[in-house]
Amino acid sequence: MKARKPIYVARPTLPPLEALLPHLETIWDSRILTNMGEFHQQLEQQIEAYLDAGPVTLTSSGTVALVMALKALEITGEVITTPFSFAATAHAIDWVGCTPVFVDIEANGFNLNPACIERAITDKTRAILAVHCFGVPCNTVEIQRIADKHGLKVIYDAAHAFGVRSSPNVIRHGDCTVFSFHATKLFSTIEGGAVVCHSAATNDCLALLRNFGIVDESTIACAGTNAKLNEICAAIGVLQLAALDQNMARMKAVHMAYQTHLKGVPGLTTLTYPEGVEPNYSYFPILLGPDFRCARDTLHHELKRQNIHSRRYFSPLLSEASPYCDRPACTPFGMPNARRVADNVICLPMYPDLSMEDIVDICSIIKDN
Ligand code: T4K
Repeated sequence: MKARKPIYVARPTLPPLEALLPHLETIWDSRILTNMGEFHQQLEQQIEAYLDAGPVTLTSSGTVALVMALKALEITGEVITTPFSFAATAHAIDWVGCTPVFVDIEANGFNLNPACIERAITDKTRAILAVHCFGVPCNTVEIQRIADKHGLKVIYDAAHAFGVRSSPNVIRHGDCTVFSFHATKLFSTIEGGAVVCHSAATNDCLALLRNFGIVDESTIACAGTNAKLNEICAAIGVLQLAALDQNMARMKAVHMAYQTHLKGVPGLTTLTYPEGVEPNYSYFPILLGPDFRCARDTLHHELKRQNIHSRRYFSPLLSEASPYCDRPACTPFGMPNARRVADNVICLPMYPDLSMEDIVDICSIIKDN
């Protein structure tokens, strides 16, 4: 077996260093390093124009953006959410003193099952925090119908969904939509995030929460935090945004190559997108059924032995993680679909400059050629 350089599940894209240098010179000259400077303002406006979904509040991470959205909407009590997500989704609920109530996902997908949401509503429920998992939009129409019927707020964790286009625009749904711009994301500011929200009052609150609740030199309006994106990260974001469509086209090519090389593999299901969605192709999860040639973990370890570091996103389920598994209020229901998916999923390496040769190799290992 030839020695192979490690292939990770994600690999950050970066702007050319020579494109960043003039921006760094501007920052060095001005010595404005943070606190909503020139690049921060520029990026916020550009993202607003790009998303066409309402005002944007940039933040220092997706996690803090989730916490701020929950705070700004004054959510207390129980929040219904998915067990099939990254830890940040549930932790944000816990950090604002609410109880995450996990319910099952759809039988044929990765997103919350609206019927399970409705069944879990109690007199303590105040919000639904749904994830557009792997960039596939949730059933936003049905979730909104349930929320309206029961007087609940809706927050979408769109950490995987920046650049996803749909008609109507999925980012316009819910009370707040939250993005992550972490290094592993297709659009990245190294660390960073954002909240998109349509209510002027909530946006004012988000702006305050981001900066310690400070209004001016003599007024502190609320107990805010420090969630400001610094100028270097914002300048990188400006360059990354300009390259996003090109990077997304490369991701599409990687996605299509996987689809071609994995077509017809017994017991293996790949991700497909619903009609009317223009994906960002950020993740390539495969699901292994009983007809696949080996168990999920066997394949995961075989790939790793060959220096290919796929990930079992998202296993363990959040409902089984230490902060939540012993809290009956968090797990009142069985979650058979989430359980099956968490036991059988592998996310394959996915980044714009993943070579076709590497894709063929990865698929050969999966097929055991
Ligand atoms: N909601 C959802 C649904 C999310 O998926 C996430 C984050 C959030 C909220 C929270 O957003 P942030 O607060 O992070 O903005 C990674 C990312 O760190 C995390 O942002 C992401 N979701 C999650 C799905 O994936 P890990 O623990 O798997 O990361 P890590 O460090 O193992 O990175 C994966 C691979 O990427 C590494 O094996 C190597 C490569 N890598 C990573 C970094 C950080 C690089 O090549 N360079 C790098 O700088 O969570």
